[in-house]
Amino acid sequence: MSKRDFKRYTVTSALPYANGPLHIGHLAGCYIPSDIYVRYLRSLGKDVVYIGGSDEHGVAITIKAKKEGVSAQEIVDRYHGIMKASFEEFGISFDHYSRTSSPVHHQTASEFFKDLYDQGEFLEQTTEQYYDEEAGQFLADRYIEGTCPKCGHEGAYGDQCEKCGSSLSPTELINPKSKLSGNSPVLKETKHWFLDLGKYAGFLRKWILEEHQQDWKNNVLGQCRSWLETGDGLQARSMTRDMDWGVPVPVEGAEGKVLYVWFDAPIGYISSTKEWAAEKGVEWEPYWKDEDTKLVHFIGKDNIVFHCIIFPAILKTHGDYVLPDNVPANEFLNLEGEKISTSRNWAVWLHEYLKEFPGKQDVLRYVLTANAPEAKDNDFTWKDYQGRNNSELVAIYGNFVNRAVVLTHKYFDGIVPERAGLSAYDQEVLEGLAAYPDKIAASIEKFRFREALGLVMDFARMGNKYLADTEPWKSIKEDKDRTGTVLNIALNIAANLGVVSAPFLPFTAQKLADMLGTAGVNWTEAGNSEILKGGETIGKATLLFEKVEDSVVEQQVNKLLETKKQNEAANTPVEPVKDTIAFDDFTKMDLRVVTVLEAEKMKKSKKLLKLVVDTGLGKRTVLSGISEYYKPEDLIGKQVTMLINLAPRKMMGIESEGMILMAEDKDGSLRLMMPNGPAAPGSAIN
Ligand code: B3M
Ligand code: ZN
Repeated sequence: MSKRDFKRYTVTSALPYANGPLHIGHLAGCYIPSDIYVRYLRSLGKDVVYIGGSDEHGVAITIKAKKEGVSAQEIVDRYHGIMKASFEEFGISFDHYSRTSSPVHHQTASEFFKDLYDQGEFLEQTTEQYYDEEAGQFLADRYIEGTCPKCGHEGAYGDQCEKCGSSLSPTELINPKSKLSGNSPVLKETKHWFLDLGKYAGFLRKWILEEHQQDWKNNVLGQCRSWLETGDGLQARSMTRDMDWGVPVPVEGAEGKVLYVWFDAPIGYISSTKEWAAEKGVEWEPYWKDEDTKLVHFIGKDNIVFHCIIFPAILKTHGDYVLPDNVPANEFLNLEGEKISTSRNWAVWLHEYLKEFPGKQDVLRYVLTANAPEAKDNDFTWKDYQGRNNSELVAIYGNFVNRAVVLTHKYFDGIVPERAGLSAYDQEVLEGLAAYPDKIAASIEKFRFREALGLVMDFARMGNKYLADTEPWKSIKEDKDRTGTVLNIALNIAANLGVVSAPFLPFTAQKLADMLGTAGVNWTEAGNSEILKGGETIGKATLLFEKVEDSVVEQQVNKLLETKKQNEAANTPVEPVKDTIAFDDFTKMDLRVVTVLEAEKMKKSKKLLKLVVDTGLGKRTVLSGISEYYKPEDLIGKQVTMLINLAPRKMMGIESEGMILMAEDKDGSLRLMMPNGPAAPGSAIN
């Protein structure tokens, strides 16, 4: 199937839920791979539309809204904007980025449902579903959590286990709990419309396991096989939900019900294409209905069942539509050895990265591709980020380009020298130049982007080695023609490197093309060793990559350690209450409001401040361990609270005459206890 020549390409990447900002897991999962693929296709001059958008329905959104006490609309408006901006800044080059709350989408999804309904495809069933009595609400999908019956994962959702990818129904969960109240839910009757997936089993088996067993990725086929061969995941599944956020179910007797988010979301690809086509003044239909269209869905592994089983079943039943030719799904990316988690703030957030590493989008694109979780889960570490930047991008790609350009300016005033006679080594390198682009293309077409990027770097390595071996800085002394030949070849390697690296490193490739004057040269010319001809002028060398220093890595690692500390603190229970004391014991403590008169840091101590306070009964000197939280100058004149009849204690050679009171947080951080308004020094605290 994949070997066919297609007239056009419709490429989609999963529509992220608009319930939080994007992180590196999103980029690595499907946005960078899809972007590489479409940039490559466009560079070949193919007719391609690249579709994206925000998934604005479903429980992921309403749970977030409830948590923040705002409307679902407010949540999706906020995150749609943030996500769209992050995509743009990372060069994810959607032709159209829509949202499922758009009127075109509501209409398209509604029509799809109606069409299937009219064909009699749905089983209308009244079943018992989980209901939270305290919240007065049915518990769809993510409103319910429990233990996965397949793998034992404890945080499985009502519709899916993210750990093993199984698609579930809420009643399969072991020990289900409502996310709304934490209670065990009760079963209550409600009517819904089910798609009988078993009906499509024959078609799905043939289409996936026979027709695509050669060209789909193993991880995708593996999941499909387990559903299709065991019949698991092919039970009838409800395509509607008891909720008030989403696309209303367009049939009678369905008041208060909306389409299941996984029914409407993939249709979002079609709606988004319609919007794009209308804006562009072209027909949308060929991109979805013409046999010669190659439809490719880029997704993460938790989305496989929806894109390989449910959506194709819907498309097939509706009729007229092409089915995906491929569904390249990636596995998950972890961060420093742990699962990325929005709720635990364990992520590298794109909007933060953009602020902290301005202009370094390509470095992250590079690292996430070089280390992409294509076949198995993988780990992002800052050490690896630094290593790949410094010893690959800077030392190989950047160094090679820089030497070629700088030497051309130094010896030939920035004019591409002519080639004289070619050595055997030159010939060999030129053969490499001619061969690399096709090898890289072959890997891209197989969705092996890691491998493709590895070849891009091998190509740069070849250029770098060529200069190191031929030493044009030496030959210039006795043989300027030889130097000219070498630089001509090196510059043409650089020009080709720009072309083949552009899908991966679009910002860098643009800079490189501007430097060489090769902007507009695309993949159809890749492998040509005369993109730059003798006599043409090139621009000055600009910096493509910079070293990442140890301190930068340390900072990022510390940021994560801080997050870990906060998470641990949040999970540490508050100290249990101490033994009861008699009233007399309490009255033994002489607690007073005091005013700080002087404050200074204790030499040789990280923690201690030396304070002189007015107790109303005279001045006292007291040492307090708050130096990490307060600056001495900020404390002067402030009122704090103090135990003034504590036996004096000598610390670091100074007698401390009492104890300043503080609140200690679970993470050990300290806050002074200050009266809520002025009080005379010496006021008693009772
Ligand atoms: N919103 C699920 C996810 O972010 C999802 C994908 C929809 S693709 C049509 O995992
Ligand atoms: Zn599971």
